[in-house]
Amino acid sequence: MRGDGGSGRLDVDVVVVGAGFAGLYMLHRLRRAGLSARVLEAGGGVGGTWYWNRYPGARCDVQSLEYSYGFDDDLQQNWEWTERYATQPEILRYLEHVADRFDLRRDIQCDTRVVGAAFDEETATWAVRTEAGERFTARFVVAATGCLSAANLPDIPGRDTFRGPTYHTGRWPHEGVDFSGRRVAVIGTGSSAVQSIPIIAEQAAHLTVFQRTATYSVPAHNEPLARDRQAEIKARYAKVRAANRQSMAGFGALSGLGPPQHAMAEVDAGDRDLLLDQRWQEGGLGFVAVFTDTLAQPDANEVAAEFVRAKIRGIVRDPAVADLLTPTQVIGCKRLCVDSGYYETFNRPDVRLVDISSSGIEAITPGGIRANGEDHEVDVIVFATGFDAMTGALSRIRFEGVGGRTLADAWREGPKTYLGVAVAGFPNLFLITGPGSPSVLTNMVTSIEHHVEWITACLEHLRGGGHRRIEAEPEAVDGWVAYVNTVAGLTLFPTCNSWYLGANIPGKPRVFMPLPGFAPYDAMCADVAAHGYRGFAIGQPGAT
Ligand code: NA7
Repeated sequence: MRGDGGSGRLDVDVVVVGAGFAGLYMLHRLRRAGLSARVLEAGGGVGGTWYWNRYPGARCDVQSLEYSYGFDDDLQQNWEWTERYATQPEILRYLEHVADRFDLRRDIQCDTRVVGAAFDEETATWAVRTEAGERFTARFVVAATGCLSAANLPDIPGRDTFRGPTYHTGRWPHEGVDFSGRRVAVIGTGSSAVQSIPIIAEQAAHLTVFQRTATYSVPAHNEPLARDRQAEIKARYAKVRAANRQSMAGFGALSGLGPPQHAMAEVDAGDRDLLLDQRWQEGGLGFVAVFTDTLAQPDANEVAAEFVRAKIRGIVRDPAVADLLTPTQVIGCKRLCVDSGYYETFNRPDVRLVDISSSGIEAITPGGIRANGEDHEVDVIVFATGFDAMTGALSRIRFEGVGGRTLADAWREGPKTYLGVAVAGFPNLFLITGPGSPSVLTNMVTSIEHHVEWITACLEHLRGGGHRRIEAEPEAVDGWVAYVNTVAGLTLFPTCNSWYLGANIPGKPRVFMPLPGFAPYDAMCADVAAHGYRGFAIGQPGAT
């Protein structure tokens, strides 16, 4: 495709934005398909999420042997994971190994932030601009920008007046932070806070946690990964990967308990606690798989939620603190957290929980944080305040599609995609794990591999037919958006203020962004491809 059609020479066939799990595998597949590609990465190295999120205790809460590429058997057999749940440094080492093993680095340009991309209709090409003013022309752009990469730093009054250092968990300094002897504030109680709080508490002189919404967390039961256990799983790795690809969440094949078997109402009241306790003992995100309808029926959800609430009351000694830590919303509605000693940390005399659910943080002052009329003196503030999820990284790039329309404008009422991979009016642009795809409700690596392979096959199809242009049809997008809404409406997900709904970002449209269910989504994508990429317009008059 390079330099074709008298359209002026292209720099590459494909510009890929981002060098995390998605961008690295995309590059590998493009090369194997004989396409040229340049990966532009804002960070100083590869790794994406695992390059940026270096806060203390950062680790994945999908098991290492599942949260890893399955596309190359030698890779998955050779790489040895050391823990059941890998730490950030170990996952970053893994991704660096992948970059070296497949000789990817020569096509990756780090420290390069993409700020804009404009589609030229006449030539059916994209012109991609970087912050430093570089320009790349390409037939296609693949946004491998990540679902949780645009940090959310809330605009709290006085934020810039604080005298001491401040950190966001998703932008952590590479040299680490020494909290010893310091009075530390952590704002937020999502996954990043739940992982970091126990470790910060151990180091700091005093820790104050500012909680807007209490969180459900299930123990990780992390442990070293025994060599024989790892070998046993690797011996049946193909089956494990295949089972995950047929599952709702893209992981779970390693669970000894398997997928849920019964709706809550089908289980005798006396047996429910037994099932819940088994899931609790196993630990991790699979907890909500205790009943088939945990995330669909309020009564079933309440049984699971009440079990966790009782655990919190059992762990936290001060009943008033336990009360504040006890969530009231639906369990799993906000992303479930997985912890190692989170609730226990609030039994420490040097840790204080401040409830800001009614009035938020009033102000950040030079000496600390004011909430509920009280000044909390601290030396360091950690913002564990999450991300502008799913659309944030895309909307920070000025994509200009057909007629110069920007993506921000096209998505003013919320993201609208076809299959979560394509947008009407933005030809030749592909999203990996975009809004409208299962993405964040799944093991991200399963979803990424699926999208990368689907996009590669699509590009090969276009090349085979001599086509230079592909675009999602507006009717297909409308149908897909309606479908995602219908599926989400069958669940309890829309019932709380989660980042899945954009509710954590002031002014963001309230739209449920991911599609629940990896299976049957993957089969639907395969069906679209099998029917000549139904719902896509391929080619155009005068420029196939
Ligand atoms: P999350 O899960 O979005 O958590 C952010 C936390 O910060 C959450 O407790 C928020 O409370 C809180 N928050 C956000 N804005 C504010 C303001 N303005 N004031 C006070 N508190 C605030 O982000 P994480 O980084 O922990 O995890 C992101 C994902 O990474 C996670 O879900 C996994 O998929 C991995 P809220 O609940 O909105 O009331």
